[in-house]
Amino acid sequence: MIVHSRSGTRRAALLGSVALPLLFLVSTAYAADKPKPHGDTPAASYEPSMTTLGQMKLEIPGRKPDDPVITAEEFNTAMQIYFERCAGCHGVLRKGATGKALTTDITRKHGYQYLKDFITYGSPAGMPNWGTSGDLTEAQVDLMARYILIDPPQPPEFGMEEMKKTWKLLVPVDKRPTKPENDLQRDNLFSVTLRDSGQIALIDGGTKKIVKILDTGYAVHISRISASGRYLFVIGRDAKVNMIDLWMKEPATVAEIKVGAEARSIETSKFKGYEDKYAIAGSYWPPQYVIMDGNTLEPLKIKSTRGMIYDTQDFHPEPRVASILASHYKPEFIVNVKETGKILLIDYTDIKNLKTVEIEAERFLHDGGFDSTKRYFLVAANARNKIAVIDTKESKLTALIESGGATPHPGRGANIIHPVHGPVWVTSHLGDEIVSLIGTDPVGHPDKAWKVVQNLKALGGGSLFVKSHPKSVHLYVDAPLNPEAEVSGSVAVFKVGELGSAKPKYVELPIAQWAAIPEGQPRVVQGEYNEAGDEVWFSVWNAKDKVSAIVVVDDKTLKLKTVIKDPRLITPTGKFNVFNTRNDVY
Ligand code: DHE
Repeated sequence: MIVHSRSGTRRAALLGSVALPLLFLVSTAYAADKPKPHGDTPAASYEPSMTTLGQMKLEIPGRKPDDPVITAEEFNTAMQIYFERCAGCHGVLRKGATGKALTTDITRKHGYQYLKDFITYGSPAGMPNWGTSGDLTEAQVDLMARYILIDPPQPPEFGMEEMKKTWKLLVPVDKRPTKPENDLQRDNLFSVTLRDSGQIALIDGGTKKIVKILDTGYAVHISRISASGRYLFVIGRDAKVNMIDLWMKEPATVAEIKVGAEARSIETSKFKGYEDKYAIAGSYWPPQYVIMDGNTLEPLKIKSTRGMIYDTQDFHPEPRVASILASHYKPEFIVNVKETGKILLIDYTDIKNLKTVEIEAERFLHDGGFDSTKRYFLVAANARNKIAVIDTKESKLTALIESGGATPHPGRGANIIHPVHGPVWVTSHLGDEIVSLIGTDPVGHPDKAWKVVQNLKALGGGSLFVKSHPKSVHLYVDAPLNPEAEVSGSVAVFKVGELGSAKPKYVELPIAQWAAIPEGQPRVVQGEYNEAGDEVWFSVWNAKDKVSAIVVVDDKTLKLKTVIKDPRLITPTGKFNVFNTRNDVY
């Protein structure tokens, strides 16, 4: 265990890596600085990849007389590359998101040679140098330059008819148990994402044994638990939802559905009187969300998120649905729409006459969570370096705060009681080592509320998740996307009681080293507490063909408690403890 005040060399390593020398500069617009290889900055390597869309085969849209020559096979290859590597920034329809629009009125003005050079060398504004970095071959760069001179293909919509065709009620409600048929400590189960095997592992928090491995969607992403703790909902990037009944003798999928082509979020109704009644899933493509029956996944209401951007009031054709949470204050879902920067509070009491409060927040909303009272919801507009705060009781924007670092990425954040500033919510950042503490107590600490009251410095950039627990005196900060193996394999732990000092120190836990994995560069990601709040679990996320593990840390002593290894634990990433997830404890 190592104690640090901060790590200057690691920050330098992160910021200082530079692309191959630019031998010729192709445009004065990006001649001033050197571009960075894609993946050198953690934020760049974290752009969404539309892998499911990339597997589709689509027709070449109506050709124009001067379209560059491209065969059907080349077109589908280029489309796959585009969806996997470019659509995250430039949009599925190429109308622009964090990256510039690439519609043919723009690309044709620039012409083939300019585009080819731009793709090859990148730009300091953020375009990766796909060619010189070796990420794309010369032939692929040529193909992509030709591809973006052609009108973009439009992937299919996914309405009620398509959804219903994929809906399977595998075990009807009347055939399910009427009381729990197993003696599992259900509230201390962990649903662990096995990202690249398209599965989840249900692990018993007490025995640390795998109870069951269940098949789910492709590149499975997150799990959420129904308010009662009975049903586990899992969503894959291919937008497949699995609903698992934890009461069955052997937990199994009782219903499944595909809600689109690309998705990331799922949630269930939590307000008193509506427990387990509805589920909701949001998708990246098509841009929409669907409210489903919470016992069967029958799709009930689909709503498009296409519409105007909150500030410019220009139309956006594909605003993706990012995080979704269920309010504890009202019968409402909180839906974050990325590109239009709107937070929707969707009243689910009468879904035939759906009432929605639409809050203007900030563009590029991504992930977030509640403060300790569960009244306020804090969400990162990550590409804008801001945190939006919503009062779920008053249904309005409370504050929009500069996060104090580059690209905030809180997960659901962490809530701690600061010795000087009182209750604060915490986020770390993808782009640097800053950990921001935001005051959340407008009654007891009105001068601190909705301000960054302190910036800590942790291991380095590439952090994705922070974690604490009401019973803990610690705050954990990971850095899985940091390019340095030592950093991405460790977590920083701050003692909450010592945060009042001028330069709070952290302890570094070498989690990957504790896992004793012989090969690869396993990344340590996403701490999650057990139900009692006395253990923290970390995924040691290695390549698909290499050994991964879960490391359990004793929260009191910060010593290694257990390493869970099993050949079935392929690429473990997110972990969702049933009790903490259903009660929003973090
Ligand atoms: Fe996630 C949450 C989107 C890459 C692990 N991720 C989320 C949420 C969104 C999102 C919108 C919030 C869901 C909610 O609260 O309803 N994630 C995306 C992406 O678009 C992105 C950047 C790229 C992509 O193409 O998917 C992406 N995410 C990743 C990963 O590479 C991670 C590290 C590993 C993995 O399993 O894929 C990853 N994301 C997670 C986890 C959460 C998450 C573990 C839930 C954290 C929590 O504590 O709630």
